[in-house]
Amino acid sequence: MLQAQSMAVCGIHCLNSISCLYFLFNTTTQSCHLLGYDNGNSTSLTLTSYLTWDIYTVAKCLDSGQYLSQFNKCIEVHMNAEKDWFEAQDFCHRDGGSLLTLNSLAEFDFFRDMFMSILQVPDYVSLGARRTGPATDDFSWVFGSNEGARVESAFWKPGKPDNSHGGEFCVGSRLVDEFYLNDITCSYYYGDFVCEYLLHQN
Ligand SMILES: [Ca+2]
Repeated sequence: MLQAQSMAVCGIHCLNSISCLYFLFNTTTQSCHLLGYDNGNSTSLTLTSYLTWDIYTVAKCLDSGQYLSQFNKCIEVHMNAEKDWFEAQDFCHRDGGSLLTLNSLAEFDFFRDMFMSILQVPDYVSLGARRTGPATDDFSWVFGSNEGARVESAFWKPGKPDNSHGGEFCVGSRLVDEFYLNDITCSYYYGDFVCEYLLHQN
């Protein structure tokens, strides 16, 4: 049993433990209990004593990827992948994730800074938003805490979305646009993508 000031910190304890697959967090007592395998035997629990606890999994983060506690998600960065938007989204979806979504200005700034430092011209990044209505600017996030919410106007490159080629139903970013979003043709082969995985509350 550990003390942790938040569910996210409890998750980090689990990530740092090779045998941890799930964790329980009690928001009232801020107690953290790691669950997993110990020498091949699953951790035994007296379940009734944990009825008021929430259970979370970080299994995906244990396999690979990085846990970002400030956004409460795991990410995997794929560079030079040569996948179009649907291929990249399918890839992430296989493990229960999605293309990266940006749910706050802080998160937009974080990934903008990250990509501005690692991308090389002419790299492109597919993002987890797509057209969901008939108007030129009807774009929504497809996953995450803001699933279904409209893409914030501050994230677009000035003058975008513009549907300039017609049929621009997907969303991506380019280094030359300083990571500000553009609506794009879904079959365009963007080189890079990021999968995100939530910490699922079971
Ligand atoms: Ca466009």
